[in-house]
Amino acid sequence: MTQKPCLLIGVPVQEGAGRLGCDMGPSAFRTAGLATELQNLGYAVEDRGNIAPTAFREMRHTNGAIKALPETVAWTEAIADAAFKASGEGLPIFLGGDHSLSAGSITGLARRAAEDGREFFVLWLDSHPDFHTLETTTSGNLHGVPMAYATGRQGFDGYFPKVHHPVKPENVCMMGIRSVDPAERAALATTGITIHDMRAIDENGVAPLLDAFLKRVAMADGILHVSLDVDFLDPGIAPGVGTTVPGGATFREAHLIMEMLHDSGLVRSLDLVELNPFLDERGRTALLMVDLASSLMGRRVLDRPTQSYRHTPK
Ligand code: 6HN
Ligand code: MN
Ligand code: MN
Ligand code: MN
Repeated sequence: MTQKPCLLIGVPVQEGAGRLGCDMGPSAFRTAGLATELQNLGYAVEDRGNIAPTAFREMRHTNGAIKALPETVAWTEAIADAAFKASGEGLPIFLGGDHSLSAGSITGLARRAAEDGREFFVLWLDSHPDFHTLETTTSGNLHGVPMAYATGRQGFDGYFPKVHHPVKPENVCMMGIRSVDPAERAALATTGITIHDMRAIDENGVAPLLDAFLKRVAMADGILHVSLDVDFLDPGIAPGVGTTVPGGATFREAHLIMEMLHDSGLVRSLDLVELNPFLDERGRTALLMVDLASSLMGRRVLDRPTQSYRHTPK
């Protein structure tokens, strides 16, 4: 994958979610042994501790439903800055924190890719597309907006930092989608985002769907960011999240995705988001997320790569 060190960046943001508790996520990932798992795979690991938001500025939006706008903007600024810096030094793994984290991580990483002259792709593993703008969100929970923001949709100007390097919608692949609000559905109909909902996974299996996307990334000589929301997984195996949606990815579907991602050699950064340790059961969701991160970083059953979906990294 890369010889660069794994950089663990804790992001205890919780203001984007509808319920409290995601601020404990970074601690739970550490307690579940993420650093040791990565070291056992042969990586140098630097835990950079937790980052903090920039100073809050008063702001008000005409959509009265919106919650914690100044806080989320301040977090986005700090996270984008940290992502840009870290991506020049290693393989950043963002320990969330709710999914508003990705407004910062993705825009910071996209800026790095643009400055390095690399085509930037995102694999979005979530039951939700998180494709609201500030105008369309009805819950007002801003973990519902990061993908709209990062792809440069209108509706954030004057509030969130300007997006200088929007991610091309054609470079985004979403998998696991099964909860979409009406405004998101309408907006997604007119973007080039590839969306594999749970029905597509049921009918095809994850392997051919992901393989087609990884081939596109490889053909473009691109680099890939992975954003993994706990609620991508079925709540039966991953209860530690505020927004459980039935009918999610199974243990093996999730691991197969991670194993294929590793073998592709294309992944340069990872978000682990929406873990709410307050809702977890004896750490099982935290442990599963760490287990999946280990698969993504190269843990395998046999001492050989999976042959069928192998790509040659450039
Ligand atoms: N997440 N679409 C719903 C909302 O409130 O806007 C759910 C958002 C979930 C956010 O998955 O990170
Ligand atoms: Mn999400
Ligand atoms: Mn630039
Ligand atoms: Mn979600």
